[in-house]
Amino acid sequence: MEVRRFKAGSEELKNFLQSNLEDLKKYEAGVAQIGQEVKERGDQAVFDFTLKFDKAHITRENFRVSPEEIEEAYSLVDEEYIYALEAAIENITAFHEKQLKNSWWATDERGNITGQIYRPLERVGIYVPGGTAAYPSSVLMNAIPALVAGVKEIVMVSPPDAKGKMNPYTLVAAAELGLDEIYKMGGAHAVFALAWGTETVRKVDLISGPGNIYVTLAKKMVYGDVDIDMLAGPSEILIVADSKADPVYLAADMMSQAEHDILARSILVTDSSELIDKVEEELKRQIKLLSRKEIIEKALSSYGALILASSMDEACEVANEVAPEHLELMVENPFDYLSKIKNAGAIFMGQYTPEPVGDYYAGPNHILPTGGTARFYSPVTVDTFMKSSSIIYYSRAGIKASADDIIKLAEVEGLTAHANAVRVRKERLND
Ligand code: HSO
Ligand code: ZN
Repeated sequence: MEVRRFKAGSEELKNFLQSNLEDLKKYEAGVAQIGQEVKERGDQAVFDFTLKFDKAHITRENFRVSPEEIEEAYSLVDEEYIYALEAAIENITAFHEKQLKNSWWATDERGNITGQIYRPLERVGIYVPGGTAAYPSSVLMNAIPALVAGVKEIVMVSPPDAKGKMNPYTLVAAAELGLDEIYKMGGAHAVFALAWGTETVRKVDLISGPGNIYVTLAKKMVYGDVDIDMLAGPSEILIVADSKADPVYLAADMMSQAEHDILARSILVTDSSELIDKVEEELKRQIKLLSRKEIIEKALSSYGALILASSMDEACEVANEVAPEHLELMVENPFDYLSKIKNAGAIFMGQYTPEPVGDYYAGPNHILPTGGTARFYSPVTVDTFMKSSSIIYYSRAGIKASADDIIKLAEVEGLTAHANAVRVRKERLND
């Protein structure tokens, strides 16, 4: 396995970082067709696509997960899993509770009142991938912020296996959070069913959760009819390491991200060329020990990079340019670096904080902006599942004092009826 080497600031690196991962356009027509079918034929279209893509025979009778199936799922998972899950739920809940925004009011000397009322969305849909990407941790990362926000109705969807069963770990994670409206469907058709509704599935206000390219495209197509969390692409990690960093840890961390997807990006940036040599050796040694070596090998040889910077400041510049989903600061004093990092979804600080600490457990959300969008997007938060209404109350004294300003602003826009709505009030207030 060869991982490409680059020099920071080189033309080659620029081209490598700009390489377009996947041309979404070529899948668009197929996904739109799936949407059309779901719109026209509702449940039956969903069942047909489930048979086609998941090889599962689903009908109205077994579409929604039953209490017996939840019980069965509990019998299939071990106790240690439940304990670990409970600890993760506690940490993730505590972290997200800190994000809850309070409604607020402001008053002025004339008795005018303005404010914002925050409310949870009514009904949200959580998409959980199936197959080899069945991540119970994503159930927690989607549902916990929604629960903390106060969302009353959370519906979860995930594709069934060929026997018509959902992953038991996913089901138990949902049950631990009290979710009970769960449908066996995945793929683009599930997104359309959630967005537009079918005979069985009532439509939702927001769809969140990562998925493959078809799911992502479907989310893009329904955006506007419903809200979405974000458009997630393949996962990435960028590690900024100084010469003291342990190559064993660095190689392990690069591969932990690479195992997600053959399109995943794992990048190391350091000012030490000896470290790059050692990491390369470690990658070759450790990959033999890992079960997902084929995926890791493909990802690392196409999208992996070992980048030599002339200084640690330049290494931070590369990080900012890439704006990675995950950034590890594997340096002696990670807190000294924070002010230099402008763009990153989540920042993992120091040698004892490998990415899985955040993927599963510490509390912050693992649904993060990918593909350089950390330049302007943020992780999923409680806010994702809330909306606000602005409140405006003007008193008699308030409108009297400000009427002329408002009339002027309306007249400048040529909107005389706007001006008039204020003037008719002002005229009465003169006496
Ligand atoms: N690294 C993934 C999240 C995840 N990892 C789930 C393991 N399970 C994207 O942030
Ligand atoms: Zn991960």
